[in-house]
Amino acid sequence: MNYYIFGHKKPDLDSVVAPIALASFLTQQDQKNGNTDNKYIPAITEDINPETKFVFDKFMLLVPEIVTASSLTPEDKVILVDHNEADQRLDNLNPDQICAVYDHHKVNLSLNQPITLITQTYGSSNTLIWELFKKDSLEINPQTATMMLCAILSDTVGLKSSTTTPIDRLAIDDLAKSAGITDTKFLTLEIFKAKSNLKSISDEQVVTNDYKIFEFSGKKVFIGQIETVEQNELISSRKVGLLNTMAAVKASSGANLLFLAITDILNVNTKLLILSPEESAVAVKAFSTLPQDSIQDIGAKMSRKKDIAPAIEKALA
Ligand SMILES: [Mn+2]
Repeated sequence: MNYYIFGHKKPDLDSVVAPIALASFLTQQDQKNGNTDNKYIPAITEDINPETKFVFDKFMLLVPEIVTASSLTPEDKVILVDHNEADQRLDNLNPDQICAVYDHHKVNLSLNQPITLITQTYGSSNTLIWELFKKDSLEINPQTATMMLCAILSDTVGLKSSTTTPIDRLAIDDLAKSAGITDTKFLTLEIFKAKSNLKSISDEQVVTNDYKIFEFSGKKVFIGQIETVEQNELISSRKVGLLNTMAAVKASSGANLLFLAITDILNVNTKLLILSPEESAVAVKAFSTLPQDSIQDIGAKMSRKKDIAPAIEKALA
């Protein structure tokens, strides 16, 4: 049996690494049990972002292949990591092929078949997979440890995100040892810089490189986020272009509301770009601050999943 392991659309580092790590775990687990029938194939839904490219280039790692739904056979099974909701899955994926989910996001699933469902509230899906290795006393090779370490550092914003748990810290210490990496602070800064190198990125990429579409109270809510070390520079030099792009993306995506969160990952702060009075009404209610000149400072909030999306959902309820 072939098992294809996918992260979400618009893959971030966590979503590219988790399929590789889980494939290694499941393969070793099968070997331990004497089971040789299964093949686990890590895959990505779309091309990687600059941050992922930086990490894979730096450590000379192999990026998984892009796999489309049309290239799967009806017999193939699919495992989802780092996501579960339909909107975030590979386009045209037949939900009947999903056999397992390993995730750290809110669960919103409706399937026709029983599945393996493993979720945790950790800061990274790679932390969850690290824990599986540890529980079964299986080995994480140095290459996999390196990419998992980078993914956790990225997903937890260098352990500063509100989503960070003590297990994430344990995982980072352990993986750094396996990877032979002593200076995780320096590595974090390098990853941040790669993530936030905005010069070569168009306004459209700023708005759409990392977005999720949520369904809140019957409304389609697009929340884009850019994590950067140049928040003020980005806003002051490109606000007008970004707002125009946001209007175009809102129209083409059919979203009822569209927000762009510009997150300063060094100073732990997010500013929302506010497109219209519709978004403003919701954001003011959600964050209790006022926008000025289309910018709303929402303070020390960095996690879309934990800090931003739930507040917007509540405001719309
Ligand atoms: Mn993740």
